Amino acid sequence: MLIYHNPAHRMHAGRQEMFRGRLVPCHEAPERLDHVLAELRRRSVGELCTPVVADMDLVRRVHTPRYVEFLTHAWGEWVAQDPANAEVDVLPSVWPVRGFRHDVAPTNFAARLGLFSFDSGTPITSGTWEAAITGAACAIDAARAVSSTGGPRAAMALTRPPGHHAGTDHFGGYCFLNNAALAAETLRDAGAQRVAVLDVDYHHGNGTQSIFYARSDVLTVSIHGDPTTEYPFFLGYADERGQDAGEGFNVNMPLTCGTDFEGWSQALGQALDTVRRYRADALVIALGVDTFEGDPISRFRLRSADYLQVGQALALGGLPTVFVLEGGYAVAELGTNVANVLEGFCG
Ligand code: SP5
Ligand code: ZN
Repeated sequence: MLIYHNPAHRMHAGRQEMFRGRLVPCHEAPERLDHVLAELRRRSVGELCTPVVADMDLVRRVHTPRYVEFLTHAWGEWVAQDPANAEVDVLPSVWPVRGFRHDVAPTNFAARLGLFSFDSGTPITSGTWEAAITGAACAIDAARAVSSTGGPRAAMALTRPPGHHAGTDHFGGYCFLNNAALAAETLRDAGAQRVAVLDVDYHHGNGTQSIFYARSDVLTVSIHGDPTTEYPFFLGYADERGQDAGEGFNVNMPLTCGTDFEGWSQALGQALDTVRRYRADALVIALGVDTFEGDPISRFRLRSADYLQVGQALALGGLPTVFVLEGGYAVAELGTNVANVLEGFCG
């Protein structure tokens, strides 16, 4: 397994996220990736490498050009408003909900910040763009690697910030660029007729779902905490099945809080059946390990040893596979849990 890790990830280091009226320390922190890298090195799981620069045409196909333009310059605009802003993270506080216009991008920075986001838990910092775009390069390169003749069967984009909550033109849920979607699009470009994205993060992959919602060439399947109680709340219900040409090509499997490995792995079996029936040529796994029993912001009950079995199950279909790291906030166990999935997969 070839593992593209993001050498720029540390440049995205949010100080605070808004939670219940207070600014609290960010859960999505640089040390997350340090733990995973250390564990992969310690156990010699996979071969580590770094990406080349991201294909910006591809990034502007998955995301809108005006969103990419905004993200590229957001920090610069923020600091240009007032040099003292350099000491503060950027967080949105006003959003255009139902009935407001989305076609007009106001010149006001705070207004555009709201136009291109959906929560106040996802700070933009000085190095956010550099970290996100280098992570996108990891995802694209990992997908190209498994697509190349004589390439490995599996590769991973080991990156942060994560991506599955980011839609065509919005950030949120700690995510800015949708790495899993970029991997899927790359696999399609490289000749896969049908690509399946299986999202096993605790949270619904709303960004990935929305990007491919009207398409039949990319199947999106997500197993996640029931959005009636769990973030992102406003998407991820079982009746969301895709639209137009994409009708029937989105599958949501919400599970109740407290679900343990027995219940969760049953859902995984069904999800993999769905992928098999679709006759996918390639698979993208949006790998969040915030399904872990010790995760501070999630409520499933998987144990560390269970992730070996998760990896084994994901390998059974024999498909070319791209793993993309998403969530997982029990920092001390993060390395073990991710390495267990990859070790289980590699057998
Ligand atoms: C990629 C991913 O896993 N994103 C998850 C985003 C969840 N954001 C909202 C979580 C709010 C929980 N804050 C709890 C603070 C208590 N100390
Ligand atoms: Zn998550």
